[in-house]
Amino acid sequence: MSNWPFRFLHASDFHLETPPFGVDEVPDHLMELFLAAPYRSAERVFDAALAENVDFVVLAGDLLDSRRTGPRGPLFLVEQFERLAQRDIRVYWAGGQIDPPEAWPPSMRLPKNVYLFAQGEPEQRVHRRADTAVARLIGASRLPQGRIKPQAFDPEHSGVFSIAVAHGRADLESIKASRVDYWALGGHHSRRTLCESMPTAHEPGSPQGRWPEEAGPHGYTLIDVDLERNVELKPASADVLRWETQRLVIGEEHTADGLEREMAGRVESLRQASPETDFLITWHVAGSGPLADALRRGTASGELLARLRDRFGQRRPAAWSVAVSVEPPARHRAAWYDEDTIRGEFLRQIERLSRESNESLDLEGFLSDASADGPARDLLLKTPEASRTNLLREAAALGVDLLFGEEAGS
Ligand SMILES: [Mn+2]
Repeated sequence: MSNWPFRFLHASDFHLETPPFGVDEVPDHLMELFLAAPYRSAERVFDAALAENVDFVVLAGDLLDSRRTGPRGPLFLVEQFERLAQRDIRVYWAGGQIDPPEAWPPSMRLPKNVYLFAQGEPEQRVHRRADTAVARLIGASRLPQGRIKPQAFDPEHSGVFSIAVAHGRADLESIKASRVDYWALGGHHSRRTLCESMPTAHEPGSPQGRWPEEAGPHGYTLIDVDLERNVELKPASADVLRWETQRLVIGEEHTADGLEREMAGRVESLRQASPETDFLITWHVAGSGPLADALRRGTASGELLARLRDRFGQRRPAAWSVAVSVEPPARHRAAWYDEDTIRGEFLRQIERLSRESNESLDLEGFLSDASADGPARDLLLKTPEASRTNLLREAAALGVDLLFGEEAGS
């Protein structure tokens, strides 16, 4: 069946109420950018809708928590919606966890080009160009604790390209079985495509990463639909600050200068790939040898961090180093595990605990009474596999250090 070729923009999770977080120190020259990042990245999404001349915009929830933004949040959105209204671009919005329809301040009228889907049963709206149907939008705002029920989004009529708009989790098998052509989903803060085609199910993620875990570009997605209803996803970035994680492995021969040269190289390639972007870099250094040992103890990693900030963090666009973390070695010098010393006994004990992952680490005894019911206890009792390994590695490194000190080397 023939169809109009058309283009729309899919975005979600603006989270206007949440500035970036997860850093111990924001330098003065990046402060303003930090505070403005949620709004500025969202504004770039609307800029793109205008520049790309889209037929309409689909917003899949979690745009703002209006209790936490105060009037600034809704005012900003109304302003942006009005920019689109002037060009006759409609907006289809399904609320998520923080923006159910009733949370919108009643005193602030949404412009007429915006359709905010109600909660519960999905509603169907046909988008028209002149008098011809272009797409059928099937949307619902999220119910509290609700999962998406893909069966409820069945298009009333087939023929015209159908787009489901919803926020939250859904069972992928039911999505695949649905008659919807494109699932415009929201909720996941990093971009991902759950299903490539027939149907396409996509989450554009938040236009701005919020913390070190949300590394890499963030933005929105443009979707081109051709005469044969083929879908082409065009991801684009809108973030004004970009989190990056860089991991380096060092060996016996590494010098401090050599490591810094490698870091400078990484900064250079980030800048070349995206010259306008301000980066926030978390460095992970792994490996063994004298340099790794030196970085693990004392002030060396702090000094390295200060130099990196000084060299690359000051000018704009900045490459600001958030932290340098040095991973503990997976294993220490082999001979130590056999020696008849406290260190040998200690390392053999750690090794046994790493092998026998079901054995409790019995850490509760080390917690003071005051913290006995607190989050630290929960954390220790429910320590998942990856952090158990890490905990044991940290303990081994610390133990070796305390028992023999620097003269031991490794
Ligand atoms: Mn969200």
